Amino acid sequence: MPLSEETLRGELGGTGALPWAACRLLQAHRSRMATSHMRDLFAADPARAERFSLQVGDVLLDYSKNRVTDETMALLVRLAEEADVAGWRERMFGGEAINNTEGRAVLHVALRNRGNRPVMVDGEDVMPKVNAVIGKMAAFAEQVRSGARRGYSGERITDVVNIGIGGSDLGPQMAVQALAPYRHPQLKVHFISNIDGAHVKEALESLNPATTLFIVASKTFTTQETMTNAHHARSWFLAQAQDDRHIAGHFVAVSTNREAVTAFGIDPANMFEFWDWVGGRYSLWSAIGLSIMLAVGAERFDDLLDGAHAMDAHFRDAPLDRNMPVILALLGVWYNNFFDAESQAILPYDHALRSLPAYLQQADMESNGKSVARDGRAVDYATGPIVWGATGINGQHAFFQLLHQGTRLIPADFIVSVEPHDDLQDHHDLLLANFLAQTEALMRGRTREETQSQTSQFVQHKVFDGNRPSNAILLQKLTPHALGMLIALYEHKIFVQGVIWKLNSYDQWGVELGKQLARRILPELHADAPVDGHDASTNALINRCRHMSRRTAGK
Ligand code: G6Q
Repeated sequence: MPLSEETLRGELGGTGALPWAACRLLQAHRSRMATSHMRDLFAADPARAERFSLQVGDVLLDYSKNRVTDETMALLVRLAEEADVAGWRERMFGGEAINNTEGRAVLHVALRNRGNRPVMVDGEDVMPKVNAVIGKMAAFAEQVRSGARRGYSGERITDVVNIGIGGSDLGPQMAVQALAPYRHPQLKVHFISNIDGAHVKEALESLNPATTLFIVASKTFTTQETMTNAHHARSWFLAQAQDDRHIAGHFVAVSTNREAVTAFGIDPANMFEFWDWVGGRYSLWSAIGLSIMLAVGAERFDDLLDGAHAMDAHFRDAPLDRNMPVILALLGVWYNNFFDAESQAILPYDHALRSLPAYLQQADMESNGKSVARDGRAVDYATGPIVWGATGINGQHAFFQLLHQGTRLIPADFIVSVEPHDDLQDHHDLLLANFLAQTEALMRGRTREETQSQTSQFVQHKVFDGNRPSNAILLQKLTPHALGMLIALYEHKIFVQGVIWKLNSYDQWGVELGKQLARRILPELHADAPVDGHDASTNALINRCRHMSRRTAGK
């Protein structure tokens, strides 16, 4: 008979432990692993790298430089089985409303369901709608890219500006950057997200309204930052175009909110639709990806979807112990819940992937940064880690010191493509050599003996403990297909971890409070009388801002 959560908690030592029976075994195993060093594990087992590697299409994951043995992996897989990862996976793919606090299905997988297997939501197959929108996007993108669709003055569109924030910005921005080598040579894509007027000003500075196309990307079409920037862009455009009728040719919308789009003045014919079962941070595969399609073309956007679909198929069909997203997730749980690791580093060795850490930060932290389980109970174990990172090669000269010799254990994902897009092979060789050297150094460290053979001074400072975990993710080349696989890999990793931590990974109530308070404070910034409705610090800060902005305005 399965043990109750309360019984398990007692047996697992109470607070802090994950409430799954497999965790008892994992905890005991963790104690036994306390003194083992990866260096010795490699020495004892010549087949280790091969056994702890997995290839899916063009993506290779080598997870052998982790503090795991066969027993660890077997126990972790047992944990995944006990948490019913397979069942939840089916529920997600099957269109069940697994986002229980919002009563929604979670179906970004339907957006790249290239086989067109029916996906039912509330008794309706959503695939015809999905395909219709992709078709509409493709026709539109082709018109702009070919120059058939022109601006109001008859000139060709040369610049596309995506106005959006959060999920309506980070994904497309990251993907457009990642796929830079595939971009249309005469079309530049820009992104405006920040409400700070400096962003919109800077972005528009060098643009010509007559040759600029705006995409207002907002699922709700009510987001303050996006709507404020969009209104500014419209005024900027009209200051030159003069005639409201030209808006139709220069503004399109991506949204689920037809009414608000129409109220803004955008013709619904120029609206690209998506649905409430697409979460913002999982939406780059939807019409939110219009800027990506404009940049790289419909065929390559299809390749991106195909890549994600290939990872979806692997995730859905592969056994848990040979399943890349599941393995990545379990390793994360291992460090998060059994080694008290608080963060996870993402280190792309690829200039084109420089925005991947920020993208994954949102995907992961907004999904699993929660302290209430899906059933409403407060959790008393660690959930989502702090995700951070930057391009690895730059990081080596900045924060890697702490990875190597700091007091914290920071699991790190190293990502590289073996084949570069440019012809600077010597640069790429150096990049690869550093990528490989860093994971080796983190794992091996440097012993006192090795240090002493080189120098006799300050030996204790030059010893590296090593035994620091990393995953190496190798792509053949950063193609649209490979990028699709990579992103889907992380999406499913986050899903699996959410299941094990018993979370709803698809809501984001934590984002709401700040938004509400900002709405309340906004008019107070220009109030005549001093503000006193908040705590003393916030009151004083608001009043200081009132005072200082009046001084600037000369009032
Ligand atoms: C993502 C979040 C959030 C959202 C933005 C933009 O999962 O919900 O980042 O994407 O707040 O929202 P809109 O697309 O509605 O403007």
